[in-house]
Amino acid sequence: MVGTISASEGISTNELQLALRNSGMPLEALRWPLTPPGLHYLLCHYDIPMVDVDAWRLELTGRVAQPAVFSLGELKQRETVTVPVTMECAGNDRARMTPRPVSQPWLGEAIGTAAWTGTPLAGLLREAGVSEEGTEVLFTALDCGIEGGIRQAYARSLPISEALEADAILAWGIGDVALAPQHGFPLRLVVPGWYGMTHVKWLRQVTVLDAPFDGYQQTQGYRIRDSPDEPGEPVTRILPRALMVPPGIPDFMTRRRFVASGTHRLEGRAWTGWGEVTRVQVSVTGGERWDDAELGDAVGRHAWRGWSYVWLATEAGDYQLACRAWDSAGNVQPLEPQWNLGGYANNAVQRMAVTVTAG
Ligand SMILES: Nc1nc2c(c(=O)[nH]1)N[C@H]1C(S)=C(S)[C@@H](COP(=O)(O)O)O[C@H]1N2
Ligand SMILES: [Mo]
Repeated sequence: MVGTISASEGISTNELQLALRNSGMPLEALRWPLTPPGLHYLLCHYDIPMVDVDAWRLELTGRVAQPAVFSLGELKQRETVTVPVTMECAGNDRARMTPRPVSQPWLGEAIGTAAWTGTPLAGLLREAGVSEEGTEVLFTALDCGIEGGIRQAYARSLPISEALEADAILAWGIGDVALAPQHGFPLRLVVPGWYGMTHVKWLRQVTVLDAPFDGYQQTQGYRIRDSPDEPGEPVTRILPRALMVPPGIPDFMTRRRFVASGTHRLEGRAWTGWGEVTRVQVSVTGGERWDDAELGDAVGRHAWRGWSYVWLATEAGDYQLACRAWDSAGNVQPLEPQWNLGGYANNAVQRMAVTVTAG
């Protein structure tokens, strides 16, 4: 979803159309360790395919000693794991960039955590015997569309090392419930720690390649670059982010928050695809002064962890709250967005306008 840039116009009808198809997670749902069904964010480039599961097969092919074809029933006979994974769209918070990259206009809500159930990808690949020449694994989906003028089936590749070592899952469910059509029924890829575009839904083929995949979603989409003439850098793992549950109650239109003066326990969650979250800070002065928040346990090795902070909101008035996370790789959230053409990987700190009312 590489688009044009809009310097000043409001959201167009085209963007609104995308925004209505692709829902975000309302931030109050940060309260749940596992995002309740239907509240996980959603992003589909094209149409949601309707799949006849009896006819459906997964093909494993390319540079492997033993190509294979699996029915869903056959995959379910294999080793089965359920792993909580926090997923975030690479375009999350894109609409806060200036000039605004025109695409799905996310604010900060393109997130969710689900306990994905499926079989480890690594086991399947090892069993098939990846040949020496294998360098990447390509995941091809059933959904098709036209993007950047190119007709395509949605497809993305992963380096072979990540395909074998990132704890990737071929998932057919969330918990013990089958995938919903919009989340990839009957089978999707889940790659913990990687931005959403990697988690290919509606899988039909897994192909071990001996050369870099040059498809649109690899070489045109999901590149960090300032102009379409540059090749840019690929979008890979999720940068750290902390988000807070909006405190108090909202104004209907503006979503500005209202809380009564007194002591408030702010809470939220933080995650990263680069190791683990090591620190979260909160500011009630719009980023002037920061205090450490208290960290809770992670929901899983590949999922967000809770944080909380006690705010003594004794004085009535207008405040700007903010929070930011650090990770074990030394990344910290920037105070301002770092612009790029596609509006990817914007992990600038969240800011929230809150009015404290007397009594
Ligand atoms: N086949 C296919 N897989 C896909 C997509 C898609 O459009 N088609 N969208 C990707 C993107 S950009 C994201 S952010 C995630 C979203 O997964 P979700 O809708 O289950 O939250 O799916 C990824 N997998
Ligand atoms: Mo995405």
